[in-house]
Amino acid sequence: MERLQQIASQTTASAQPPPLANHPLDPLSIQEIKAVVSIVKENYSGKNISFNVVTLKEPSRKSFIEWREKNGPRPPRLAFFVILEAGKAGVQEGVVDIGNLYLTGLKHVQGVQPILTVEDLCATESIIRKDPTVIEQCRLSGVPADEMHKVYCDPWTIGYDERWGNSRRLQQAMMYYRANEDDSQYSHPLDFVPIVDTETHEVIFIDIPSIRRPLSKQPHSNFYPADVVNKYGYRDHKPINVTQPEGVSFKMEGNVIEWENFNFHIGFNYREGIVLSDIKFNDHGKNRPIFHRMSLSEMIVPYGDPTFKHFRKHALDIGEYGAGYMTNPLSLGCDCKGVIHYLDAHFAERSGDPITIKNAICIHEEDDGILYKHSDFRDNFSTSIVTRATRLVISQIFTAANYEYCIYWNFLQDGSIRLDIKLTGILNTYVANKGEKTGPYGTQVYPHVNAHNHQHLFSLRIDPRIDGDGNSVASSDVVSDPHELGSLENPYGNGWFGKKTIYKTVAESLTHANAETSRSWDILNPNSINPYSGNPASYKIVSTQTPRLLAKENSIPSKRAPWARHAMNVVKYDEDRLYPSGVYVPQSSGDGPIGIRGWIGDGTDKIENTDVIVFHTFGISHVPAPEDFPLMPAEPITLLMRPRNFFTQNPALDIKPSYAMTTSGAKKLNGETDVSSILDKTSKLAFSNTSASFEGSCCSKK
Ligand code: ABN
Ligand code: CU
Repeated sequence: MERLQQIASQTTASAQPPPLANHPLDPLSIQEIKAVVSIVKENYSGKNISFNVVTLKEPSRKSFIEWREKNGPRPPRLAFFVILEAGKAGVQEGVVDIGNLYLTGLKHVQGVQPILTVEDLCATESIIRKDPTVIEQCRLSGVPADEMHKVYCDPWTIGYDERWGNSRRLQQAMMYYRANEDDSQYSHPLDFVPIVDTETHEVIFIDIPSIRRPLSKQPHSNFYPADVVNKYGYRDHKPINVTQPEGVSFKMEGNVIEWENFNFHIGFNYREGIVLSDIKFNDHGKNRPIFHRMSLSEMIVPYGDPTFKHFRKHALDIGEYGAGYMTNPLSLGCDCKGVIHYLDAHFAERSGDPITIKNAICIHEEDDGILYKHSDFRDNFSTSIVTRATRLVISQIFTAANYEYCIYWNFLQDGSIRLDIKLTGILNTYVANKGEKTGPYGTQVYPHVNAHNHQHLFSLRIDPRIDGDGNSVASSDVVSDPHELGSLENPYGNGWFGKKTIYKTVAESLTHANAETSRSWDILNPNSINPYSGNPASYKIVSTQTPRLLAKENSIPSKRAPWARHAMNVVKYDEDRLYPSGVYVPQSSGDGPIGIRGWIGDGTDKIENTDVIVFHTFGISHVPAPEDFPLMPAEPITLLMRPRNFFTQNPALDIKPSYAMTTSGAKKLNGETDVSSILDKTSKLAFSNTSASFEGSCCSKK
């Protein structure tokens, strides 16, 4: 349990406040981070502190909307910080009012451990390499003491281990060997797990399995060019380049973007990474709200091997390491192609110095195939309209030690928002003995390499504002008409319909996916009724990759990620309800009313026609296979938020078609086509000698 001790300490600093940010939701600038750090340092002068988090404390929904829409005052610019004080258990957190250079709300939170930063992770490898007990275990595994520089580790949080609870700040070191520094370590795991104290920099214990598995003598399984070229050479592959001769169709003012009819704010923090806020759609002059805020608020990757200490592998990567802290600097022409706009991310290091991740967020457009098309069969398809789609993509990629998570927030011209996540990188691996049976909990993906079954489950947090305030959430199932075949109501037995079940209470909202009823979920505004359909304006969550958490109820992963037990969890809005596994996730036991378990409570909160927060769980269950190794081809996960009864017709009819020919036009032109002004003139036939037999109506000029 978090124990809070309020410290009555307020401070002012003498320096000038940094320049005011463009927008209340902008991430902290370098100057703002410096100002916050100097105020905190001044408050703790003479004490040995290290910085863990310095981030924007966002204004509440109400104060933001009052400023944005009702001429209210601009919300104060606040920063939230977390620091560690040497020799003191727990963390100290507080808030700095940046405009007034004023520190307030200082708390000493005990019985918790803070997020692991990249600096914390990096320190662990040099600690284990020097430790005599680790050196001895390496020797027993087949790595001589003079090869300790070839020993690597992926430092994971310890999950939760009853032996230490959260009394010390711990990491478990997943051990590997690289014969050469350019080799992939994941084909050469070691079988023991040192436990390292992040603060004292010592190895406090080594978990050693009862069955020993020596280091593999196989060659490394590598994927960098020198090895691949040696083995196979590269395929013949012609480049595909993207040209946007007239530039982009989006405009940016600081972090506010306007694209097609969408407008919204792009934020970023150490934890959730990309945060999209104030998302609106300009419906022919009426700027209609859709979502107040949207982010990936948590994830869990629970592994399924019940032996040894593998149960501890259930990374809550967002709360334990931070999708922001682990984000990659992106590179032009590789991570994103075309005409790109990047935003940088700024954090504070342990010392408090600001650090910048260049090109952390990529903003660009991509061709998205066909948006809509229709041709008339009566005149041999001469009457035809085809409109190509473009999508706007806001993306980031973060590395969670072995895995990469590529996050794409796609905005579509029909008002939909599609979240795509591509999973790539490298499987977490464990060593297998010769002839060892790795099933049913794992797969041998390379000789002596056991890749354990695991799930990747994400919690999408949506703070909805569908056509304004006062929203409800419903399950939407398609069901067969209950009336019997031959009955008066359903004489031919073909009847079926969509059934909505609006959640009145939190308990009712805790629902699973149901493929049999094509279940989706509607977020709707009962106060905004579509004049044609008579149905409330809504956005439908269409999400079909929705496995259940496979760890048993009351298991440690299940207790630490209570949100993962259901595909849908809806709670009442409160500005502090951000992180469903709690604020301080590392080494949390999952006991008590932490995070969403506390917000759900006894489930009786009323959630109809009010401000709600939706936590949607989605992801995949991953049974590894050799094709996933040594580097996994990206596996896609996708979900769609679609307007339903929100507009009075296809909202994308105002996109210029690539080709349009009416019936009368086709007659007049006597077969001549009318190529519209935005036809892509760089498209051409692949094999010109076969072109005659391959003429389509759009591009062929006879
Ligand atoms: N996948 C667990 C993890 C994430 C980040 C850093 C280390 C380990
Ligand atoms: Cu996986």
